[in-house]
Amino acid sequence: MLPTILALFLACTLGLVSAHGGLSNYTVGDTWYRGYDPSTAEEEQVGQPWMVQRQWRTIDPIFDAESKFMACNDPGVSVGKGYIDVEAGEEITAVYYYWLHPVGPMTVWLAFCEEDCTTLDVNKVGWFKIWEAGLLEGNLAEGMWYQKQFQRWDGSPGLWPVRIPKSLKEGLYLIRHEILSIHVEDKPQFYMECASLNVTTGGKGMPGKEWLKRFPGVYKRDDPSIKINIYTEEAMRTTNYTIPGGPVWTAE
Ligand SMILES: *[C@@H]1O[C@H](CO)[C@@H](O)[C@H](O)[C@H]1NC(C)=O
Ligand SMILES: *[C@@H]1O[C@H](CO)[C@@H](O)[C@H](O)[C@H]1NC(C)=O
Ligand SMILES: *[C@@H]1O[C@H](CO)[C@@H](O)[C@H](O)[C@H]1NC(C)=O
Ligand SMILES: [Cu+2]
Repeated sequence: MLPTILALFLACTLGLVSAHGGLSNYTVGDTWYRGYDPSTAEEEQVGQPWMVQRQWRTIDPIFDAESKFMACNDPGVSVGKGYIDVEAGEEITAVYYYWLHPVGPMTVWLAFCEEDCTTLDVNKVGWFKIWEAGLLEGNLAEGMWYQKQFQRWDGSPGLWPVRIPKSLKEGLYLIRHEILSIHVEDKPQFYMECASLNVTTGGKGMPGKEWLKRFPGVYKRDDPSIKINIYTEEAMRTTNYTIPGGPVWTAE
């Protein structure tokens, strides 16, 4: 093992709890939207009119790719009536305080809420992927991942900007940001948070049934991109990584 890999490996397996994290805020233009904060008292957040994000209890990951909490974390329930206003074609930026994991794909998904995002059953709705990034160059173990560029060791927040498809039909959606970290051998870590979106001034685009996926359901525990050991000779030679969950919806 090379020293850099060894260091990462140790940092992540010796239980540096602070190495975990999550999505704290969203910004659209100059407007900030506060998310749920697991380290702040629940009573101060639950039921607040401004709360846009579904509740997540801890900064710990979900380890089981087939867990019901894969949809919107644990417990993933709605605790507020807020919506993030965004126009189709506009960028929404997810803000993470302290993101320290370097390896694995990052994806963004939407689900159509019909009338109300707060009553949506996140395990029954159809999700479609609108954005993804994985291995940018090099090999699985030492290459440059989007997640590695996103991570911050200096304490400044990680910023993850994503454009809402310009042709997307206006309406209410849940947005789901997922980071899959695969720095521990055969023990994937999933970090996801969901928030309510009000997409205004959109187009006519809506994905057909073939694009819609369920959480759980879309990922399998034994998917070679999920149950993976990047510290092997073979991984050192592998320069492709298939991002799980199928292709990104290409709106017409
Ligand atoms: C961002 O999120 C943090 C943690 O939840 C919160 O304390 C802070 O007030 C938020 N900032 C803004 C500008 O909303
Ligand atoms: C969504 O935005 C539209 C247009 O601004 C507004 O009329 C509607 O009330 C908003 N819906 C919610 C749930 O915020
Ligand atoms: C790389 O591509 C090969 C051939 O398509 C595929 O079998 C393999 O699973 C891919 N590796 C990863 C890590 O996605
Ligand atoms: Cu972690």
